Amino acid sequence: MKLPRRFFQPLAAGAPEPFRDLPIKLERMIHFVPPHNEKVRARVPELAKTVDVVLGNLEDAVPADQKEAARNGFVAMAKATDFAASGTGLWTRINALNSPWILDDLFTLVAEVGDKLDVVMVPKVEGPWDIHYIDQLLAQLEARHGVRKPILVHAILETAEGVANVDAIACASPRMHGMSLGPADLAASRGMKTTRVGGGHPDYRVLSDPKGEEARASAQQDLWHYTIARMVDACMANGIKAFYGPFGDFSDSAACEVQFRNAFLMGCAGAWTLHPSQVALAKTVFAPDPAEVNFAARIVEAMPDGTGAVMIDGKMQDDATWKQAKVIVDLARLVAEKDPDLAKVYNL
Ligand code: 1VU
Ligand code: MG
Repeated sequence: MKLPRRFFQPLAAGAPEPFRDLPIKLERMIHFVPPHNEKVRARVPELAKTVDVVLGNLEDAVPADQKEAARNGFVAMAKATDFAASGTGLWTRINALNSPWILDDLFTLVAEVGDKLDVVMVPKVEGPWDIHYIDQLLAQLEARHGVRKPILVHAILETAEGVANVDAIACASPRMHGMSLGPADLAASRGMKTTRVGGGHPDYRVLSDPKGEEARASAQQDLWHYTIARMVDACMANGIKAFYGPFGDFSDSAACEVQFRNAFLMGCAGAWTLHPSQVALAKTVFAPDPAEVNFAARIVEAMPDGTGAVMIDGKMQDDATWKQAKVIVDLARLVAEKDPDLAKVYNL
């Protein structure tokens, strides 16, 4: 472990100082774009105005013979659009550390568009050593190319070893932005018996006790609850953000919405969107419910300094519920800055 005093020092002479705190940004969805697909890429300038984050994906889902096209497509896409103008984040997902593509991914992207790149998503992170490697390499590349703003790192939690090391990953570097659940690779890594990308499974259920001749009630359970809970605790304990990852069944928006909402209620900030149809869903889910915002605003108003005990609508409020209310009101304010319709409804 590095000495606390050295934690925030740049890892290369000339690299920018790491952020002390994460920039506060609304990141309801991380929208995945296949940069080797010219037709989809052409939609990016318009798409960028409608999503919080555009991510150019270089890893899984890009065929091996198109890795270079994806990398070059990302550079073209980053240069062609002013993402910052619409407050949209520009992220990439690089190839895995043990792949033949990662060095060229990072060398090319930082050289060409390092100043525009907000976050690098790193797949299949197994432990803090993976983050340390990326951290050092990014610092060297930032210094070489005169990048002025530190590029953040987002880890995908998608191996059994990664889950075992989740706390150490979350605090491995001041570059850590957050983490996403990667349910497909994680299922394979754990030997889970599912071919789905996220979501439940019809056979993962509990059955009520037998009671005479009565039919026994049975309900599907959430395969991801444990992992999301561990990820949220690791992230929030370290001041970084947790995200649900992909939901692969584009035809089942109801199931997608429920998975996203459970993640939101448990503390996640957003989720991945892989298809345009999932964007509106993420916008709805990852913004607080107006009635909840209204109630939370009343709590904050009733306890201006956040201390004491008051009754609102028959419910006791104190310092702890004030903090809960603050989480909701702060998020609602962030959403309201971007969404004039919700701003009116929230009435903050
Ligand atoms: O109406 P048009 O023909 O002009 O456009 C199509 C399509 O091009 C477009 N579209 C997208 N636009 C922006 N971003 C996207 N991600 C995106 N996906 C599609 O929307 C219009 C309708 O599309 P469609 O329903 O006909 O769908 P397609 O067959 O064209 O595309 C489906 C795939 C899955 C290929 C496409 O959505 C895609 O590439 N999505 C991203 C996949 C990805 O990044 N996967 C990796 C992350 S998940 C993981 O790693 C774990 C499993
Ligand atoms: Mg994966």
